[in-house]
Amino acid sequence: MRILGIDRPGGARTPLGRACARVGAAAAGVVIAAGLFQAPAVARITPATYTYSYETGFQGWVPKTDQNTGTPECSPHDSAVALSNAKARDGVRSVDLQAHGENDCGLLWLDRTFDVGTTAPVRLDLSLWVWTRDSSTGPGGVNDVVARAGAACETDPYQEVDRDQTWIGWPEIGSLGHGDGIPGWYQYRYQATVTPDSSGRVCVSQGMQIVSTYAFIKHYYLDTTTVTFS
Ligand SMILES: [Ca+2]
Repeated sequence: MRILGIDRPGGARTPLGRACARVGAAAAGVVIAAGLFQAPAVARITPATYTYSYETGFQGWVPKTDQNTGTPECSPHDSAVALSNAKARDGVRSVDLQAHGENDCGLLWLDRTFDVGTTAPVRLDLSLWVWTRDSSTGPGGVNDVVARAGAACETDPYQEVDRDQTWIGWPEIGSLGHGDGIPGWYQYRYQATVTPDSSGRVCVSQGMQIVSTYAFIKHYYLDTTTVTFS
């Protein structure tokens, strides 16, 4: 069974926001050039799609956890991100997200930097597949897939503990628990408009957050990542 994750069409908000701004200006009787209310123009670049199956390694993605990136927010846990040949959606290998839920806390992810050839905002469409056996109510069933995109990679993820363990700047793009726990590969997607750094680079991140308690390691397998810039 395949279920599409939650889309986050960040670009879709732009036309609505612009329309509201124009209505607001008209209602106030203020004459302002419409261009002042327009969102930053999205760069016109040739669409580029990159796919990753992790058959020969991480392919430029850098595995990280909250434990080895910046100041640890969680109590120590031995979660890890590794290559594996235990499961695969494409080929014979994938990335094993080894999530130890002993502290009900943790962030595991992969970063990769892309040269998008412009410093103007671009549209990102990220798709990834994760194998999970979690039910929506069992241990681990409330762990989430997360994603992120920005001019730079995260150097010290910050968790605001009073907001349901949410990591700041890391949108949840879907739950790892599905129904009664039907093992299989599930697709997750993240869409956003991203402003590159001054050299035209964007950092994309994909991973998961632990928001469930269980005193053992749960294995989630990540494969078939597709990154499109347009
Ligand atoms: Ca693979």
